[in-house]
Amino acid sequence: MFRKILIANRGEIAIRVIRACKELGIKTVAIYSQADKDSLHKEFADEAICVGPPPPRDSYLNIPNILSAAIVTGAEAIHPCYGFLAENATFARLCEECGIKFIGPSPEVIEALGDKMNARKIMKRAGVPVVPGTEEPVNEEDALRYAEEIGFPLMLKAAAGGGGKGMRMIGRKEELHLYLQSARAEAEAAFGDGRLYLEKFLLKPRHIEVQILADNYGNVVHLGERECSIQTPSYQKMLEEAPSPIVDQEMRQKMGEAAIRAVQAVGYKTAGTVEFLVDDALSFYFMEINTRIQVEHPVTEMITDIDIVKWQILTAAGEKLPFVQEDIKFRGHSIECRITAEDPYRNFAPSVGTIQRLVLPGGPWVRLDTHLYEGYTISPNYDALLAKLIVWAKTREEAIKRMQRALEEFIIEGVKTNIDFHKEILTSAQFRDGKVYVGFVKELLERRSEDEQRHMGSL
Ligand code: MV4
Repeated sequence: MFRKILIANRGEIAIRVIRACKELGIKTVAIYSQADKDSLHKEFADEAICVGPPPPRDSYLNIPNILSAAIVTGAEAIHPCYGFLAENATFARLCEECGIKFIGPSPEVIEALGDKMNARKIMKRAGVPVVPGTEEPVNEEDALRYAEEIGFPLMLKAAAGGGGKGMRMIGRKEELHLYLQSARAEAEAAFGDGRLYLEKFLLKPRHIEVQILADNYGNVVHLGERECSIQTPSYQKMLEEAPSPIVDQEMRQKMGEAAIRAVQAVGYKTAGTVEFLVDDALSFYFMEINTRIQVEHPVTEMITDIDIVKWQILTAAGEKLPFVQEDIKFRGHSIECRITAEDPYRNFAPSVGTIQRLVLPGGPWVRLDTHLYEGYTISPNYDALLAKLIVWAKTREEAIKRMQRALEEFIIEGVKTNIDFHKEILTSAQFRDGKVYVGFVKELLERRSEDEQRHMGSL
């Protein structure tokens, strides 16, 4: 077992991992930037080392400084959490070369899955359903030929992409030329890799993902799905729930088996997430594998009673998973709201400032993962996540009610937040009926601004 782990991250997730380490009896080393000298994750850890100035590239992405911090403190492993270096194959390789365990997949697996076109190819061969599309990178000629074959609309995606960068919906033939050029330029600038591929465009899909746990000995279990369709127009998840309101036991088993096949195809040995798009016929298609612990992992923990971060650490240390698929039981319903310092009504503009007043929600079956405290100043250098509010209840209806009352209790003064917008989502008839898709938030905002305009016109 590890005696000491360095947590190469900040905010709520660094705290989440430190908590798991403490319960496992593992010593912790925090790293922090000059902007985070008053941050809670630094205080919660046994030791803390400053790794550089506020900009991420100088601190939380500064590989030499982070490795040096691990070496001087005698940390045997590094937990990267999510974001920053979590899916950086070079970092994972350098950890290995320094004799430090990177808590995540091998650099080879990170690389193989980071190339989305390559991942598609592997999954198709392994019998995992993928969106119909091209197997090789396309130029304009190939793209036209393919379009003739399967018709419009099509989705153009970057091989090195993910997260929507270099992605274009192509509605008709005339758009192909220009969109190919602009998508290629965007992908080239963002990833230094302009390769593009085509997929059939799925109309109003859902984003549903399956949590996986694997060990070094070929044991793999799935922990069920998370419904993640409530996303901002720039593909940031806002609200997640488990189980998905549209997945029944039979579909769960099918998706779970596909997810297990997907990770087995690459020899995956740790915690991971297999993302699917689901169409209105409830067919599911592989999208990508995330090789990290995810922001929304708590909803799965709440319905399975399994501490995913602990098992991620334990399997990295060479422990065997003590449970098999039949041991995994799903109980009740969990919802997570991501509370961010953003203004949903102003294009999700980030808000910075000092927390003047903070009242935290609580009570039965309410979990709050946060690094906030009164007097804390939010830095413009990092993402806008302030807190994850998670509830559990026996049924979805009760979970919605519980989340509504917890949101009512939550008071954050000093920065703008999306708390009121979460309340709007939870009261919308469409959400309550579980009839959501990836464009839900955009639609809700558009409906709202139409209502506003109608109201103004009638004055
Ligand atoms: C799609 C799609 C429809 N058809 N692919 C957006 C980000 C990237 N991860 C994949 N995305 C999509 N790919 C095909 N063939 C619709 C989306 C999409 C989306 C996916 C997941 C979550 C939110 C989304 C919002 C808009 C579009």
